Amino acid sequence: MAHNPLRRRPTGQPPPVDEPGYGAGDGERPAPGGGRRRVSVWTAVVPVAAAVAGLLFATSAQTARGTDLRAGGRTDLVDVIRHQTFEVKQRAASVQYVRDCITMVKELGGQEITIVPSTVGKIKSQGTPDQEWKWAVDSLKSCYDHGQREGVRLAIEPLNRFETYFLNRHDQALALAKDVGPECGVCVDVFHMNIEEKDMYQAIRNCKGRLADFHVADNNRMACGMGHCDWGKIIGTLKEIGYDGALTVEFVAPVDRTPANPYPNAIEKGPVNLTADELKFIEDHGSSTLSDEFYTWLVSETSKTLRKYM
Ligand SMILES: [Mn+2]
Repeated sequence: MAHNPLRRRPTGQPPPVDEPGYGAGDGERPAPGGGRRRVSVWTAVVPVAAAVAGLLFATSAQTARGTDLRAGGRTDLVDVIRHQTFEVKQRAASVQYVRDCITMVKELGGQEITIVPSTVGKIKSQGTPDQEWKWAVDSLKSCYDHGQREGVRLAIEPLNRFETYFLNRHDQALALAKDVGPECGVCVDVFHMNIEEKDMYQAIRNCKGRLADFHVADNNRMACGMGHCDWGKIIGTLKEIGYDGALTVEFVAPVDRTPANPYPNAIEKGPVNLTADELKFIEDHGSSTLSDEFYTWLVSETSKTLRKYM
């Protein structure tokens, strides 16, 4: 690796909100009213990139509600049109959101933005395959054009099937990236690849030239080294293809509610500066607010594991 992909916030010292490449990931949010509290879980420690997950190109509304159309009738038709209008507006708002994030990345000195081009947690399709592909390509092209002007590279990330129905493997992300533009990149994530790929090392090799971000967590989504992933082989394969981008740390510690819980200090029990929406986002992703001690330990373990092979 050409640079140190791991940056750790000094203990007890919140970073400035505008520090480049820091805190752009989910769950690392500035606490309102000053002072930041470490709240997650969805750790993004990104030296040269900003990661934004969860782009809603497609929405929860349904476009072609076949049963309504077949039933006919004025009310149904109005209903369908209303939903279509809503969906078009929703998609336009999502595209604008990503374009604004791209501008933010540039202003922070970043060079890359990682995009999940569907609602995270949605595992049922919302249109025909052709329709959805076109929505994604058209929406991403608009973001891509803006990124090209601003000098920010896009990376499309597939997730496992339990988090999205849309893109689950690297070859699907590569196909989408190719349709979006020659400079559009992909991001692959060890946790997701371990579930979906036939051979994650070959998947990494296939991404050569398009790989713009790489997410790391172990197979159990704990810190690197706390599961059974072969980090020597993973880092070795990244070196083999000449990847010199970020290793974005993205452990998501599970919440153990049983007497078997090996980490009783994991959950933050004191007051946490989070809005209801922020807390809901974290809880909807199967985690909770983590204590400073536990979070720092996970970051430290990740760093220790990865540095051995760099
Ligand atoms: Mn990821």
